[in-house]
Amino acid sequence: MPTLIFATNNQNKVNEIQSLVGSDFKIIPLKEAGIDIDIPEPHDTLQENANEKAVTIFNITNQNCFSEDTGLEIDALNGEPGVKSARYAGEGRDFQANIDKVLLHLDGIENRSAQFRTVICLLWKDEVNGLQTHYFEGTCKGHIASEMHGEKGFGYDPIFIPEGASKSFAQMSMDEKNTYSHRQKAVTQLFEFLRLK
Ligand code: ITT
Repeated sequence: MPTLIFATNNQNKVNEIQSLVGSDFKIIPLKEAGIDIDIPEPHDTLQENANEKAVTIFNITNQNCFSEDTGLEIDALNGEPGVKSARYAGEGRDFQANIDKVLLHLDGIENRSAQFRTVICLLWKDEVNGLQTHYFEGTCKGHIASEMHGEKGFGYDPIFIPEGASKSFAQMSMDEKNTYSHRQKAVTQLFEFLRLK
């Protein structure tokens, strides 16, 4: 089975992506690759941060790899937390504190529209074309609930209700979340691309 390093320390992302890819590819997260670093995400866009993560890991391993950066973009907050989603309430990367901050900012606001957006950066090197950088993007539109619902998933899942659903991501199984999710849409494009390689 072909393997591909996934430049992430987030096991939830690994589980969601591995379940989508099935047995076509084996995804190797940083921990499994023996790499213990917290890659900085200093940029103002998801694309630049995704690139930074993939380049950092490619430079260490010299192996094909991909990364992804995801943000929750809330219309009434001018797209925030967006690229700052992981650290919205501070460096502690505390899911609950991040959710509390979103709910506080949206208190009394009628427009709850939001979207998750994932940008994948693939660094792929082959003998014909050398090193190439490819991006794949997936979005999932929905709205922010007025309180938390459900225990599954991670991050902002308890307050995000995707369009076409009547429950939050945290009330869904991983497979059900994957039928709607931003990550699934980006990952599907990535693996369609890789299958043609
Ligand atoms: P890596 O950089 O190691 O991949 P991370 O957790 O730091 O992992 P991001 O910077 O992409 O990843 O994450 C932004 C934050 O957005 C993340 O910490 C979660 O709180 C949230 N998030 C990302 N994807 C999500 C999803 O599918 N559902 C709910 N929240 C999500």
